[in-house]
Formats: sequence, structure tokens, C-alpha cells
Amino acid sequence: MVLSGLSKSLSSAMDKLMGKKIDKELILSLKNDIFKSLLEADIQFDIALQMADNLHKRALSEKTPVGTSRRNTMINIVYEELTSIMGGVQYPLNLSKGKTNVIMMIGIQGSGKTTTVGKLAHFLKQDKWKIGLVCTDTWRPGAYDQLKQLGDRIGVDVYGNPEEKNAVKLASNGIKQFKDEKNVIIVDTAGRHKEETELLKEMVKLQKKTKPDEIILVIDGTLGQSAYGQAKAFAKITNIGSIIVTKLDGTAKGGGAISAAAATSAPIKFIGTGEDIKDLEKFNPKGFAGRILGMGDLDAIIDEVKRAQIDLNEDRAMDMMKGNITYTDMLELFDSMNKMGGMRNLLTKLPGGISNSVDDNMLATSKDSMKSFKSIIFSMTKQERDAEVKLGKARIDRIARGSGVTPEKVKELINQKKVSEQMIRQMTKGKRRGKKGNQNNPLAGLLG
Ligand SMILES: Nc1nc2c(ncn2[C@@H]2O[C@H](COP(=O)(O)OP(=O)(O)OP(=O)(O)O)[C@@H](O)[C@H]2O)c(=O)[nH]1
Ligand SMILES: [Mg+2]
Repeated sequence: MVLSGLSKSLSSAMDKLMGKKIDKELILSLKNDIFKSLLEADIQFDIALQMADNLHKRALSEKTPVGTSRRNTMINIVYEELTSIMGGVQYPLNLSKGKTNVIMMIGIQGSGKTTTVGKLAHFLKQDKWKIGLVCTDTWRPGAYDQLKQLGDRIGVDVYGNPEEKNAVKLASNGIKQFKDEKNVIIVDTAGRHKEETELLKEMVKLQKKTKPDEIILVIDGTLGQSAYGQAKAFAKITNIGSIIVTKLDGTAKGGGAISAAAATSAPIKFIGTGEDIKDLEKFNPKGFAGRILGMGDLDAIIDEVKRAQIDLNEDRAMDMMKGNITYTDMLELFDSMNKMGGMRNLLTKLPGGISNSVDDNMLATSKDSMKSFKSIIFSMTKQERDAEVKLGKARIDRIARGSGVTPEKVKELINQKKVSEQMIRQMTKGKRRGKKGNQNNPLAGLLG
């Protein structure tokens, strides 16, 4: 598995959270363990430090939402921070239908450019793109033959001319040849040169001439920390749109190249995981972080924390239990009803088994009512939304005009807030006396 070392050391760091009280000391030791694991995987020092610090701060300050455990909240924080250093979200290639897209592949010698051109062509061909490959490498012996062989294997046309020694000419001739019949042209460039500055100059010229829609920097995943300087050098002179990290199969140093992406502010879009044409994977930071954390039940844990976060934190829950609901709470309620399978889910977050006292018929929600209620709440001032402010006739009329409803509808909402507060008070009182809450209470009012 890619980055298996990091995976192992992070998992054993997380194991320490099992069955222990998660206090300041444990959080500090988790932070230190994770920082060490990141450095061992060759993640760049500043990035590792930043992640460890963020993690530490969040672990100390973030409350555990009702409905999940402290341990799961910690796991979620580690997962989110790891995802963030991997680039956060997945980005697609910058290709448009109805035009000829030009991709230029750059990187130093042996990084895996030519192999990756073949892999990418194979990948895009499966998505029905018509592809042409252009060899502009005038330095590597047999460069054209290498690309031609790859093209033949996957059934893709290749342009090149081993006699021509001008890379820019090769690029423009190749693009000319393919521009009418192909919709993706991938330009392979040289990696070796007389010296590195000459190579970089050639890339600048090629970029000017070919005006690529996307420049992809190929970074060798086995490089470790030195990938950072290399990525920076290319980023300085060319407009890098994305990164492909190669050779992530069987290297413990992959973190170096992965964190090098930060030097270019371009996202990693693919990773190379073997020599075969099929060994190219779309890079999805969330999935990748998940695999590194390598916990079988990770998805379920993250899902549980997300659901709990959307709903209530402990303080709000306790306040609501006393029957203090704000209009902002009602907004959240409406949203969570939309997103997360409704009221029942929200009520299960309240302590005391309140949800058992609620009849399913009461939970049927009118979407129209909810929509009007939301726009009414949006027309209120922040203070009206968040604090106990009595709404007089003038304000009711103003809010009704602002939200395009009748004043009666505003009064309906005000009434429903009162009714819901009473209902919660009754239910919690009932619970405290060991009785069941009032079955006929007017929760249905709140729910439209
Ligand atoms: N294991 C593994 N090997 C790879 C991967 N990608 C490329 N290689 C190997 O790396 C070596 C160099 O690959 P090339 O594609 O020729 O590299 P290049 O960047 O085009 O090299 P130059 O044209 O000389 O600059 C080859 O032996 C490839 O098989 C990968 O993802 N995994
Ligand atoms: Mg090559």
C-alpha cells in the first residue's frame, strides 16, 4: 500500500486513544506521535508542524457533539487535517469538450513523464477522448521510439521526428498535425538537458509557443524532501496546473513529493503506482487520507461525527432541554431535517429519550411551510434570531414584507416557536417525573 509506513505509525498513534480518558496529556502525546510519523514519511517539516499544531489546537478546543464520542471526534480531526495537507478535495483535469485541449507534461529526467503520458492517454481514451501524443524530447536517446511504442500499445497516434533538434518546432508541428482531428493533445517534454537552467528555459519557450490548457508537473515520489525544491523551481518559471506524483508503489518517502505540491499551489490530480500503463489513479485526498488512517470503520466514524456536528453541541442541547429555542435553532433544525433524515435524527441527539415520545405522524414536514419559515427567519435581525426578543406588530409587518409572506405567517412561526418550547419543557418535565411526555402535544405545529 502507498505510504504504508505512515499508515502504520499513524494507526499505532491513534490506538492510544482506545479506552483511555482523552485529556490534555494524551492529546499532547498524540500530537507528538503524529508529528513524528509525518516526518518519518518525509512530509515537509513546516507542513508537518502546521498539521500537528492545528490538530493540537482543535483537539483541545473543539467540543464533542452530542451523539458521538470523544475518541471519534479526535479521529475525525486527524482525518480532516490529513486530508487538508493532501490538498483537501479532488480536482479534475482542466479539459473542455468542443475544443482541442493541449496538455504539457514537464519534470526532471527520469521522473516518469513519458510513462505517465502513456498512462494518461490510456486513462482518457477510456473516457472517449481522441488523443494525440507529441514528442518534443530532443535529448534522451530513443525518446521518440519510447513514446511511439507506448502509443502503439494503447492505440493512440504519436507525432515526432528524431531528426529535428528544435523542441519548439516539434511542439508546434505536432499540434498543427493533430489539432483538427483530436480533442486532447499531450506534449511530452525532455527531462535531461545540458544543464538544468537550459531545461527550464526550454520549458518557458514551449509554454509560450504551445499555450497549454494545463501544464502537469511530474514528480518522482521516491525523491523525499528534495522534491520540494524541484517543484518550486518549475513553479517559478511555468504556470503549473496540476501535479502527478509517480512511483508511489513501494516507497516510504512518498510524503516528500506529496507535500511538495504545496510549493506550487497546484493540486495533485493523479498518482502513479506502478510501471504498467494501468497504474495511474485519480488522487482523491479524502479517500487517500482514509486509506492511510486505515481503520475499517473510518467511514462510519466520520459519518457519525458529521451528523452529530450538524445537529447540536452539548451546550445547545442542554439549553434546548430547558425549553429555550432560538430562531437560529429552528433554522438549523429545518436544515438538519432536510439533510439528515429529519426530525427524528435531531431528537435522538437530545438526552432523555425524547424521540420515543414523538409520534411519527407529527414528523411529517411540509416543505412549503419550512421554506416560508426560513425566509421569515432570514428577514429578522441577528438579535431577533439569537435572543429572546418580543416581536411587536411593526416588526412583524416589516419582517413579513421582507420575506414576501403575510403577517399571519410570521405570527404562525412565532406561535410554533412558543409551542415547541412548551412541548420540550413538558417532555423533559415528564421525563424527570418518570412519566411519558404528552402524546398530544403540538409538535406537529412546528413541523408545519
Ligand atoms: N514503479 C514505478 N515506476 C515508474 C512509475 N512511473 C514511471 N516509472 C519508471 O520510471 C522510469 C523512468 O520513466 P520515464 O517515463 O522514462 O521518465 P521520464 O521522466 O520520461 O524520463 P526522461 O525522459 O529521461 O526525462 C521507467 O523505468 C518507468 O518504468 C511508477 O508509477 N511506478
Ligand atoms: Mg521521457
